[in-house]
Amino acid sequence: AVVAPGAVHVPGWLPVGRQRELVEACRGWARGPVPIRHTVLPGGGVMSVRTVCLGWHWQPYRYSRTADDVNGARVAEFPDWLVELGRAALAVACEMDGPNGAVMTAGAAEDGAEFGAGRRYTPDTALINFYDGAARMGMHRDKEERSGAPVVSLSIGDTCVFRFGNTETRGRPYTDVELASGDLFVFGGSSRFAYHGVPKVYPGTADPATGMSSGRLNITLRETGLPG
Ligand code: MD5
Ligand code: FE
Repeated sequence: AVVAPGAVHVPGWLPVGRQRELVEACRGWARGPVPIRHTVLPGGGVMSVRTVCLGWHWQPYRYSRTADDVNGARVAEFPDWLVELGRAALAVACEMDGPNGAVMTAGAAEDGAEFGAGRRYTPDTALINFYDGAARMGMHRDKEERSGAPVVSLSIGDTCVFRFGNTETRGRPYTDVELASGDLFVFGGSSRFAYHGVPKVYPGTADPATGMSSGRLNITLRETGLPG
């Protein structure tokens, strides 16, 4: 479903077996080299989600190779198989968006293989967020990336309410969408810099076959636009 120009929701895209593999991989990354943690914001606030990054470490509000706000270690490499998963996800979203869709006008070719000036979509950072039943994410925009490339979002575990807003304000108008395990969401075009958040998680809705017996995992793949 196209939720807004450039915002494409594909329910149940990731098969349970692949969800399980992804959960296993995330468990490994959560242990280190940079352990998963609650991000502390510059104003002293503590995010309720726990986050671990690949490729580049997001610390509010910049990307670095080392987790200076955690243990100073270099973040885990962004694996090639995750680049391929991102390309496959983008291809499906482009297909659903149609030939004049905004995901593509952001630069992706029809099959999602090409992006920008003849460049293929090559995400180089992943933010992996773990939500327990009480975790939320306030309305925000992701502006640290120096690239207009789409963001690919994968959800595993408990269902949540995802709030997709507008580019002007944190408030209305917005659209609430339920994201369930295996759902793909791609944000491109004018949706790339829209406000969004997660106001609610529904505890106990996860399918244990995915490897998540409780809580919600969200993985976003992004291009930072940063050199090497
Ligand atoms: C989540 N994550 O489910 C949410 C929503 C985040 C974040 O918001 O920044 O980690 S994934 C949706 C998302 C991510 C990045 C950009 C955009 C949407 N977007 O451009 O609308 O944990
Ligand atoms: Fe975000």
